[in-house]
Amino acid sequence: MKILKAEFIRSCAGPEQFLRGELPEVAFIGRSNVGKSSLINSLLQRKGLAKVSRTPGKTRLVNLFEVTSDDPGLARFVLVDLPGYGYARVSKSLRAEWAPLIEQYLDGSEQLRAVVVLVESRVLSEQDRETIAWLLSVGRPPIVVATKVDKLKMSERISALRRLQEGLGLDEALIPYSSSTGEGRDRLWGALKERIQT
Ligand SMILES: Nc1nc2c(ncn2[C@@H]2O[C@H](COP(=O)(O)OP(=O)(O)OP(=O)(O)O)[C@@H](O)[C@H]2O)c(=O)[nH]1
Ligand SMILES: [Mg+2]
Repeated sequence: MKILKAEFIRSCAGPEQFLRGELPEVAFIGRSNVGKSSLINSLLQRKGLAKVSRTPGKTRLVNLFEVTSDDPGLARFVLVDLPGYGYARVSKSLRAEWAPLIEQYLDGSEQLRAVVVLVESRVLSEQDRETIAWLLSVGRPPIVVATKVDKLKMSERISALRRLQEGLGLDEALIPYSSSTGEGRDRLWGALKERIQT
């Protein structure tokens, strides 16, 4: 899969700024610092497209990117970078502002074909479990990706991923991903393609 074009469209602070176009949309969501920006850059092979930060909780807007690839099954689509949830140090009022924004997007988008939930390989979080359960309940079964899998030792990898999958209540296998090594990239593209085509 070669990315021919990946362009930032805009950041949305409210639903009036969401797209109303024809292109299929794929949304990425996860707890702050889970490695979402890194994964988007690795997926699109563009180093500085999504901002990677050491200060969690920086992305508070819905960021839209238009992507063109050489794969006929995924020729043009919109990648939607949703704000990170659950960062405690951000004030309550700010969090109260952006949780509805995420819900408005996920509830309202007609072009949304897939939601990718990012969870950290070594962390089983109640918030991740709730997000996944909520997506299932609104009829949007997510693709779940376990990030930073390079941080797992080979000896703990299988049991850690199995524990995570069971803890999150998933029937389907999660996709192990590392933005550092590129592991999981092809598998995630495959999963996205399946959703966009059907
Ligand atoms: N070892 C390793 N570190 C990673 C990986 N992905 C991200 N990181 C590190 O994790 C930290 C957070 O990465 P980001 O990609 O900014 O995470 P984010 O989810 O976009 O964070 P916010 O936008 O701040 O919520 C950075 O220090 C990254 O370098 C990975 O695959 N492996
Ligand atoms: Mg980010």
